[in-house]
Amino acid sequence: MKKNKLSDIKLEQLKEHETDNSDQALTTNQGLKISNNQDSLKSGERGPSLLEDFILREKITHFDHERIPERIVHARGSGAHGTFKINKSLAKYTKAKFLSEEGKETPVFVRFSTVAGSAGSTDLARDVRGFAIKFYTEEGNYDLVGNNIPVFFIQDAMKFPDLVHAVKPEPDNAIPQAASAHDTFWDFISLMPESMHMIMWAMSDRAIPRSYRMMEGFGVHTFKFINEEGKIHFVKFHFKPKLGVHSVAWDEATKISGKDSDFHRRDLWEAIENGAFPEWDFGVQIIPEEDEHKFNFDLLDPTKLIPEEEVPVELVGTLTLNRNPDNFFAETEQIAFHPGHLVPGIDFTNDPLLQGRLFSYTDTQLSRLGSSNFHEIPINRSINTVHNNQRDGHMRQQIVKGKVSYEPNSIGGGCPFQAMWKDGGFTSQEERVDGKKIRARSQSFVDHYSQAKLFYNSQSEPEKMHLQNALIFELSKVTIPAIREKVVGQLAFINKDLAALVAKKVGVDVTKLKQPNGSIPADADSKTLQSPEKEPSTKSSDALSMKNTVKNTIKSRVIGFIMENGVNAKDVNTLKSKLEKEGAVIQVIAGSLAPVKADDGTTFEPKHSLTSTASVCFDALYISSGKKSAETLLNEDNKPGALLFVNEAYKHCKAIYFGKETDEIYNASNVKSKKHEDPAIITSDNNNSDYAFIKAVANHRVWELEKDRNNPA
Ligand code: HDE
Repeated sequence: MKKNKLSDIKLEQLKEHETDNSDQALTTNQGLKISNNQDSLKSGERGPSLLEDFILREKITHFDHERIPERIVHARGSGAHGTFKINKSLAKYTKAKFLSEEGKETPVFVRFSTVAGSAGSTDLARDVRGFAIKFYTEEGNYDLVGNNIPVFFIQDAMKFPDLVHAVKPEPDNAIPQAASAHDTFWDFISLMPESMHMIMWAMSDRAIPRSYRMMEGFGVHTFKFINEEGKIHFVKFHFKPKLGVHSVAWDEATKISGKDSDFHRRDLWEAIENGAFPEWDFGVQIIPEEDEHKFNFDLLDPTKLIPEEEVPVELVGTLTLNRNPDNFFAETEQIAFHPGHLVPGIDFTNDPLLQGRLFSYTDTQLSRLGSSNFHEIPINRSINTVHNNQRDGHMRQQIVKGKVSYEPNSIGGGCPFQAMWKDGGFTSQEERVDGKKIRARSQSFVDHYSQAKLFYNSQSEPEKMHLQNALIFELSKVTIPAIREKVVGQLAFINKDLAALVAKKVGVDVTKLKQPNGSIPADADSKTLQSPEKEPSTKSSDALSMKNTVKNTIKSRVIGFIMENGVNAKDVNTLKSKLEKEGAVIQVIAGSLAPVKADDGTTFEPKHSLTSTASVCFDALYISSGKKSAETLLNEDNKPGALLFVNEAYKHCKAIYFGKETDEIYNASNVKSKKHEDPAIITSDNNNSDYAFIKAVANHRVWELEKDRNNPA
């Protein structure tokens, strides 16, 4: 791949700090070669260690200080390098060079994360995912610190510490880790009607993605674009994954957490190592300044999205991740994002959540990275050189020459000098701010349920079922009945059937339900719980349902080939090459890790045994052709593992392909679908069965058949 100039600059900048230990002797931090790294210096062979052992002291001291504080939120994450390319100039709206020069490529580093868990927690927690991008533009770093969900729980930064305290492990016993299913979270939520829209998203399948590569990214807040003439447009940022938006089932998520808690981290790493570079279309929703008040919600309210039916998303760029970091700590851990890292042509709005973020991010880096010089860490450095009069501080790297560290000055010839707007100098957008000092919420923010309804109404039936089950799971972990009641009361404002269904499962008597305003409905059957709140302007939006996502590719899907000795080599190789041609990853699973002997004398190397992995780690299964192989898979040793594989994949609605002469496995399994009637169950007598399998894998899952398959695995 041809590298563009800006990427080269960032790469070279990072390279300056790279160290290659090959063929090098071990040294101390002072560069002294070490001759013995096994023993400390002692007074006699069995005597005490000597304080003068500066080599031991240095090694242990450094080790003692290896850990830095993890991020207060978004502690668990994974990142990668890549490029952002603008395919259609946005010069009409913004003067930001990286968005206005068609074809321009800008180096980026992206970090994905969960929010609530610690750095070592499972990737598959039910949670929002962070989607933070640092663009190393020639005009300085621009950070878009977004999420995979387009709205947020709260409307004002004042509530953020409360929200985070409520969701984090409870302070007395530090339980539970990386989970919102507990009393304090739902207590807070039950008292915060503004969180209801986000709760719908957080309880939906979006919160258990199949992969970081299969999630959308959103800037969440409304931002401002400013063009060369100073004209303003409001903008919402979108990233749409080329692989589509896909999720796993909750049952899978809990099992993956046990089998491979690094599932998303591994998936991102391996895809990039295999050259299956994750890609997103970058899109914008543009609103002229004069249309600010045209919507039936406030553009400054971060609990609202702009339905794509009202303002379409214009796709104008591509984000590609193409290089794994060399060192997790140096890059992924030390990267420091900040929504206030802006370039000319982009500005923030008065969204009160965003305004609070503008303070928080630098502040947190000071304690997390330990110095106001965190911008000098290689991953955080802008590709243009920093020139200013700031000086000193812990771990200062830059060696600024001369006597001057103030402005104005004559000794330094007035340098570094202020840049004019026309020369790329950043100027805050002029805006008339004329009001009473007031600590209150705008009336325009008082609409808490209309978009929650929009989201729920837009879900397909299986998605609705997952959302209901998520709420039931979470609320069942709430030990205080009054909290469960209050949450059900909130749900009733969104959809009475949803509320009634959840109420039944979590032991809430809807006839005694307290309304959020404290009143108890006189004749309280579920009908009277209907909300008097405003209805959404758009009733249902296709873009909000994952049912309508991209389903035309099997690129980078992991397909397990289950086989044993005697497997039909010809069938396996033919299917393997067809799937690989489409970009899928094939992994052989056998009874043990011993090479599998095929019918033609060749062998296949298993990557896993039936006991070292589980079907939840695969997108689809092929039960490889061959009578002897099928029989061996059903022998006493292998049968439980092999059937568990098939049954779980079936339960999770995955594509399963039964190769030739594997009827015995089909019959012994829980697969109830009649042959040829289920698009996810392919048998060798299907018409064009290899193609049918590819299509089924691309469809991801047959969620619509899930209800019929909840048989025990
Ligand atoms: Fe953050 N958030 N946040 N946040 N946030 C942090 O910054 C904060 C919010 C988001 O991969 C922290 O460097 C406040 C919304 C991401 O390094 C911290 C408020 C959105 C990441 C912080 C919010 C986000 C963070 C913790 C409400 C989506 C991970 C460590 C006023 C648009 C970035 C750090 C990474 C991280 C504060 C709300 C996204 C403490 C005060 C809304 C993706 O500064």
